[in-house]
Amino acid sequence: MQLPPLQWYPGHMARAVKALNEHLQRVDVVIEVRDARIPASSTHPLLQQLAANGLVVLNRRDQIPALIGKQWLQVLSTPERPAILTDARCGQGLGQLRRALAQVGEQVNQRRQRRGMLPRAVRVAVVGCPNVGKSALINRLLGRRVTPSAAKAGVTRQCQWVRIGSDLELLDTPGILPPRLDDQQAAVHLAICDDISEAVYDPYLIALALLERLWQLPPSARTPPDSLQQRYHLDPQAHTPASYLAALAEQKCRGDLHRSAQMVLQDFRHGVLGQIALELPP
Ligand SMILES: Nc1nc2c(ncn2[C@@H]2O[C@H](COP(=O)(O)OP(=O)(O)OP(=O)(O)O)[C@@H](O)[C@H]2O)c(=O)[nH]1
Ligand SMILES: [Mg+2]
Repeated sequence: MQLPPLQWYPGHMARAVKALNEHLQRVDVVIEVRDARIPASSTHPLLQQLAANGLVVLNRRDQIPALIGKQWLQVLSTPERPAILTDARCGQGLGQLRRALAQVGEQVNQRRQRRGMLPRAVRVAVVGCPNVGKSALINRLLGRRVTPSAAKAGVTRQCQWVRIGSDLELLDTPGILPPRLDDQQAAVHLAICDDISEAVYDPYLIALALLERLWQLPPSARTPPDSLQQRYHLDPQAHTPASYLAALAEQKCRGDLHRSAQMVLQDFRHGVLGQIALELPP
């Protein structure tokens, strides 16, 4: 199916990239947060460049099957840039992240000590696409809500430093996308995961794209594999993605396709359809 091109580059994003470049001069390490449901699509060249010698955090590990998370870790980890799987909602994986940051802090302060300088807190920038859980991760690391975090793309609008004890300073940053989304397949995956503002797409087409993806995925990418049947009591095997949405509209939304599309998207995003890895490791 051919979708109209998806683009989203609001003013705050352009300003954020500029501000980020200024802040980066005083940063020791960059964490790039990605969405574990779509690790390939929730990144772009600028983010990869920023975190080349930093850390990759695959967040939302609770939303995909555990085995696929482990496989992604193997694919994404390099000696220069280790990867960690986290759930910023419940705090899983945060211990490992804290240890990795403490290690960076030690290295920074050893270097300072050799130059006769006093020790200081390690400075960490948390970057990534919109809505991947950057602010949630910072709140979790701190153990209280210091920066707004909500289920919507574009919540954080400005760079903001947050201090955690005497050892750690974190920079929360607005989610950024490239000025032009050349990879439209990636853009659709970002939209499915609510990582692009709803204002720029038709939810029906995006819900259809989600169902098309679910029809293609192997059972191992979904726990449980029959979550659609369980949730809607409609057998996917008897339908195409489009006829499934239409049947769902008839059954649950008085024929309103728009509402059935919204329902499927919300259910996917809230995890009601189980754990679904939309992108599999190569
Ligand atoms: N299930 C699940 N939800 C998460 C996780 N991390 C964050 N969330 C939720 O995802 C939503 C987005 O989180 P934010 O912290 O606002 O994301 P962000 O990357 O700061 O987003 P922007 O500021 O818009 O770029 C919130 O509703 C969080 O509660 C996670 O690991 N698992
Ligand atoms: Mg944020």
